[in-house]
Amino acid sequence: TNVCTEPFCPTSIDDLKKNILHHVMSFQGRDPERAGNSDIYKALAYTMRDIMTGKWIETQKTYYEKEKKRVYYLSLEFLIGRSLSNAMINLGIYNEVKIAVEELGFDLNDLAEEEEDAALGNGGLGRLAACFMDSIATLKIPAYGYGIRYEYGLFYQQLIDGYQIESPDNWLRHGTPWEFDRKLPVFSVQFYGRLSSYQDENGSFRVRWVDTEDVMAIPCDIMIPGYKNDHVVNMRLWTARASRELDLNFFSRGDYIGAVQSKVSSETISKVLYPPDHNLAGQELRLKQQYFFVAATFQDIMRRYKKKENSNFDKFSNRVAVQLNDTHPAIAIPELMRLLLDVEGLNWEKAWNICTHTFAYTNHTLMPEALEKWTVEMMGKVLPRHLEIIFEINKHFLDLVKMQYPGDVNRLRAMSIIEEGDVKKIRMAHLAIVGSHSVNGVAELHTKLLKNNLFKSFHEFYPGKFNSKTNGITPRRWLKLANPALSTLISDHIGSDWVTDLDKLRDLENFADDTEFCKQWQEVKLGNKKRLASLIEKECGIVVNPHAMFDVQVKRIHEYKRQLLNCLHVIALYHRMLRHPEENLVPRCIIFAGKAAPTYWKAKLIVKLITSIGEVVNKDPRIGEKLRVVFLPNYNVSQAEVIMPAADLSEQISTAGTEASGTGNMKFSLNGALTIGTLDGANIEILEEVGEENIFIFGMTAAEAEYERLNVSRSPRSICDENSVIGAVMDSIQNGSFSRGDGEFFRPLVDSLLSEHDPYLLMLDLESYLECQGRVNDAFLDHQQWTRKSILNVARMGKFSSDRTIRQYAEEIWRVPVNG
Ligand code: DL6
Repeated sequence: TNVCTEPFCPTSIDDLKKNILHHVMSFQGRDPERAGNSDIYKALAYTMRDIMTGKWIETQKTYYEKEKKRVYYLSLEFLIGRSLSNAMINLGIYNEVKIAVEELGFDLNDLAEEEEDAALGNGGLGRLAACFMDSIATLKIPAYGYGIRYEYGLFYQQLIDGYQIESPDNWLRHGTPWEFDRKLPVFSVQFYGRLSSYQDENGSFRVRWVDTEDVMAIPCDIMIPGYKNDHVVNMRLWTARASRELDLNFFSRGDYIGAVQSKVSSETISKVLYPPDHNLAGQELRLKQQYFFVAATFQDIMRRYKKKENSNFDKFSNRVAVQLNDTHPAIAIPELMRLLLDVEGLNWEKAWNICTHTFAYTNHTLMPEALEKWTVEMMGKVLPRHLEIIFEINKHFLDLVKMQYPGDVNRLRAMSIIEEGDVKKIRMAHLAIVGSHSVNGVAELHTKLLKNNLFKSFHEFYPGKFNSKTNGITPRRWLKLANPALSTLISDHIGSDWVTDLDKLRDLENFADDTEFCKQWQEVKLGNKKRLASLIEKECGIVVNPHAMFDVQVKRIHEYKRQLLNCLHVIALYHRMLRHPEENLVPRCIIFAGKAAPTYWKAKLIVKLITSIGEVVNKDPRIGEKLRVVFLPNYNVSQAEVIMPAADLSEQISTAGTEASGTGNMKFSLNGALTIGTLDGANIEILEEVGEENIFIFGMTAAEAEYERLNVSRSPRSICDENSVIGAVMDSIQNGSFSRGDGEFFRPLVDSLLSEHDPYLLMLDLESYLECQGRVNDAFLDHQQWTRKSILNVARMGKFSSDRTIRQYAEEIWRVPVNG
């Protein structure tokens, strides 16, 4: 044919420039002479996409040719952030592109700033999914990510008068160059309706789901390039469209508004990401989102499977592995059953066998209130056939439990997928455990607690089903991209293999006592701190001293993460600096960032407390430059890329036994921050790797915390009475020192701190935390030793690469080849 099918593959800087200008003219209709940053950013992004497309087509072909088993990673969240620099790095052309845009008269950093963050996730879980996609592509795993293309991502956070104010994140207002908006395949997804049964040709009773309200799912593909390996994987995000442009039923009755409303209501499904609210139960739209993306994804999976195997499902679980990222996609279990039973005509045993060999479930939380439950009533209304199937799954499951534990009614009740009570509910975690062949926690401690506490009876019933996969982060984004100066320093000394083999960082240990290397290490850190200082000045109008210790806590605002504990230390430090100005205290800049769920009023009050402490401390002339308290608004991935490389101290201070893993802890350490942390989540494994002399550990163990909740050994009030420092801190909050004299203002926070029923046990850990912060102060005074510890932290972070995590998923759960 005369059609050019050669992929775009630039061989020179001129090629790159030509392609960029071609996009400016042909696709944007702009005169290159008058193009601005946003035009060139877009043209550059399209150029990257051109390069990826050829590789992507080749990658897909190899999957088909080799009849590979495919992995489907189902996640309601992918917290991608920006894609431009990541694509340039992974395609291995960062420097060339930088030169090309400079020769065109532009600055790459300015162009990168033009890109809106794709904030299609709330925090750790969504960012983990994004890191996993990078590792999946880098390890050439035949996998696809599936999710929802939200029109509005995680809300935008502003601070007005120190309060968090939310507004919508309209990230698509200028479009995004990273997606292929596809017209096909389009799938229809059913909701509501009723069931009718009939006898099939063999005389078996079958079910039809009829009179449904249907919504169309339109795919949108985003390419994820592996690191310098020509492999590009696909992330398919679904958009909801009304099944007909306007509902003709309404229209023919002359109800024009009704017709439009029906369209709008269908399309609402993919409008907005749910924020991490406390109580999602009862939110019908959330259940619809979950089913919408699961149903569309499974039609896609079936379509692909049937291309090779027609309707023979014997090989299904040898060809298809589905990872459920938390319970959000767990409705996939009854959905696959429905497809196999009602559409494909299989019998129950065969269908169930396929299901349980296909699914694997990752749990991401130990907090009972975060475990999803849907009322039976709502499920029956929105997905009546799925409710029937869930009841049937439960019946089969409980029969097996009964056989193993005859007469043990309590155990039966506790393990049932259906929670009895005034309002009957479906426990989605139980459904996910029963329907999967693997259930994994995301750190060793987390898995241990799942096995011994939260899901103890399931672990007893299914020995071998539970396993641990400690989280990881991608070294491409979280070191090479975010910290170019440190990456260059490292590569200049130990080579650059660490980018895909993070264990190679061990070689840095040889330089921990090398004076010249340490000096360069310090210069890199200082440079990164200056970059963050500029951001702080721009965003908050606060000038900070880059030589101060940057003490950072960035993560969602939540009681269990204990930003309040940090606040109490800040106040104690403030008091001490006022009382003992002669003391040799390290100047500190304490930096917070993170979003509170819009309806989580206590978390929002914590934000207000932090900003109020800042108001007082930052303006106190007696303090001078010694202490600054900063709250950076609208924490997101791009901001994290500036914050992590600049931190000296990483605050990982959750109550032991509450944080499943944490991944921020890994990002900080990988960038040379030392951790002050509890024995919680992956902190424990960071401690094991870096050694106790290179980390600051304090507080109770998970077992001690558990014990304290049951047997209060010391009351919070007695701690305040016995420790004058803590007493003074609490007094100052209670006497309105941070609320313009209004002693009642922070009362709810004070009450929970002083309550004997505080589940997060802040007061019980406070003395140990303050003492530990004292050790941090002393350690920072010895700059040489601190630098040594910082180098050793980076050197020993190999374990926390998401490449290691994904390799374990591939080998132990999905059973697919790596680098195949
Ligand atoms: O596994 C990723 C991430 C962990 O690192 C965090 O410790 C954990 O809190 C987070 N979990 C969630 C789910 N919350 N709920 N439900 O975001 O997952």
